[in-house]
Amino acid sequence: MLEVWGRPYSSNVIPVIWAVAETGIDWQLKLAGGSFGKLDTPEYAAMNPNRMIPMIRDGDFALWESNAIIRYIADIYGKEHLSPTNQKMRAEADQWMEWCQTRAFPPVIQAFFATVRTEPDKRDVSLISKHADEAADILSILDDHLKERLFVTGDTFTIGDIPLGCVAYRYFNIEIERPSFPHLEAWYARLSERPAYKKHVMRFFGKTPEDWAALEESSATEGT
Ligand SMILES: N[C@@H](CCC(=O)N[C@@H](CS)C(=O)NCC(=O)O)C(=O)O
Repeated sequence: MLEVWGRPYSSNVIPVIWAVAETGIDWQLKLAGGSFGKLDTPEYAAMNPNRMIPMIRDGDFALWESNAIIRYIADIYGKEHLSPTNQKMRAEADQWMEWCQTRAFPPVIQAFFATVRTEPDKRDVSLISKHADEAADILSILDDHLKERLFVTGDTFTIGDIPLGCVAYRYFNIEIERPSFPHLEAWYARLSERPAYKKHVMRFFGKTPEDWAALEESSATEGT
């Protein structure tokens, strides 16, 4: 059975779990990273010398880097649309996945760390608003792109939606100022109708580091 190694609350693991869940295949979670440890063991390093999560194991094949994993899952197990067969559409999906890692993810995750992962009395309001402004600047590009499309690459859901859909959930659910993004919000609402997104991405992540730690701890029952 396909193994996903990581923590179910981890920002780079969630998109992999969502992609796997979209395919409907059987899979199991191998808890690793954070308080679950294992990354510094020789066994883990032999499978993943980068010693990070996520990683998958499919039989004796191990793969790491979330975007590479999502592409593999979609190519091997996804139905027609998840991994577009049209090469231009596939290239566009790739483009938005890379754009997510390099441009959209960083300011949103910084805003996330400055809020949810920082004690309320230690939060820096001006830093939070700097990250929120940066995130809004970048996401305005996606909002504009979605003006004439239902999903990132056109009228169907593809891997191009997956990393960005995870960033969108964080963005819309942290305590920051947000401008109105009608097209981004409509797309986020469309994603929210997908059972796999609801189950694996739209997880309450708490409002404080204590909430976060408690949720992480409780996720120990979700894997081995
Ligand atoms: N570019 C990598 C980033 C992986 C990454 O930063 N993973 C973090 C978790 S989100 C990690 O392994 N941190 C150590 C830990 O969780 O213990 C990917 O997309 O897979």
